[in-house]
Amino acid sequence: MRIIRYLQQGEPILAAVTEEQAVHPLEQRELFELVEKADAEGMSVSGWLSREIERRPAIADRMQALTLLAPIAAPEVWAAGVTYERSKEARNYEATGGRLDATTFYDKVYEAERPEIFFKSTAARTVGPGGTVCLRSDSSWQIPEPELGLVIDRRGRIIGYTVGNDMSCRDIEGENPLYLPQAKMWRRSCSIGPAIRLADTVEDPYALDIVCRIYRGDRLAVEGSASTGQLKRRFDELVGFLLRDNEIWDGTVLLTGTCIVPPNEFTLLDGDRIEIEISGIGTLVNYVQTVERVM
Ligand code: DO4
Ligand code: MG
Repeated sequence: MRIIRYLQQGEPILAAVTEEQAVHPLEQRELFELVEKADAEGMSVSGWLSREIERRPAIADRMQALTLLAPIAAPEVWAAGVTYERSKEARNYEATGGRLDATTFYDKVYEAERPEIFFKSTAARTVGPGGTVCLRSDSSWQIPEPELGLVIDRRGRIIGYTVGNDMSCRDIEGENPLYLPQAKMWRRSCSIGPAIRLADTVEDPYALDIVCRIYRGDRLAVEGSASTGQLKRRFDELVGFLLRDNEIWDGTVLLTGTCIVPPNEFTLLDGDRIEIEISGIGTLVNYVQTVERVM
């Protein structure tokens, strides 16, 4: 069972999408209203919804035909880093100019007990499916980072999984790690969607396939794939560090790190189309524009 939000005559509608792809509009406005109802009745969210959709007829349209919104207005998006071997290699390349024999703080954080966790985005900087992500004007080496996103409640319970894009500037980060917030956070530098797959309907979240495709015009410029099985950390470990002496809110998204990095000579350009697909969740499609074109 998945949760989406879409626009109907200018109004956001919350809906459940069944395994058979039927879209059932719901009375509630956002995911956490459902979670509260399910909790109050001591039911799983998917169990509660399976009962509810019997009273809420499906619409004729499939999800692909709808004007989708981000499935949740996440008050904050946080991100973990260097959680996959591939990410560690890519950061080492940026930081050392290709001298891969050096030991860096990326090697250290990959092995350390404490993971890298950073603040990534707010609802206003986060776009949804079909939205435009921006390129920074002061970077010439920018990439999407396809990541599994955990949708969590204020106590850190994982309610669902979504697809995320942690847009990143490799040159800014590589120049100096203290520039990380600027390499990660600017106008429309984060995207989530197209759906939230309820956690209680995922058999094994460490066996999800992630595929990233970047199109330049009609040409497939980059394609890469990986699996969440390659993740070095456990999700509850990442959530545990995020919550340590911290306050978060229902609907916070924690991106779990990238396992796909485009070739080193690649940088995103205005007009590119990014597709990130995670099995059982869906394909997040975004268009790339320079920040000047968007403002
Ligand atoms: O260390 C910088 C960021 C790492 C990151 O975003 C990732 O591994 O996905
Ligand atoms: Mg990342």
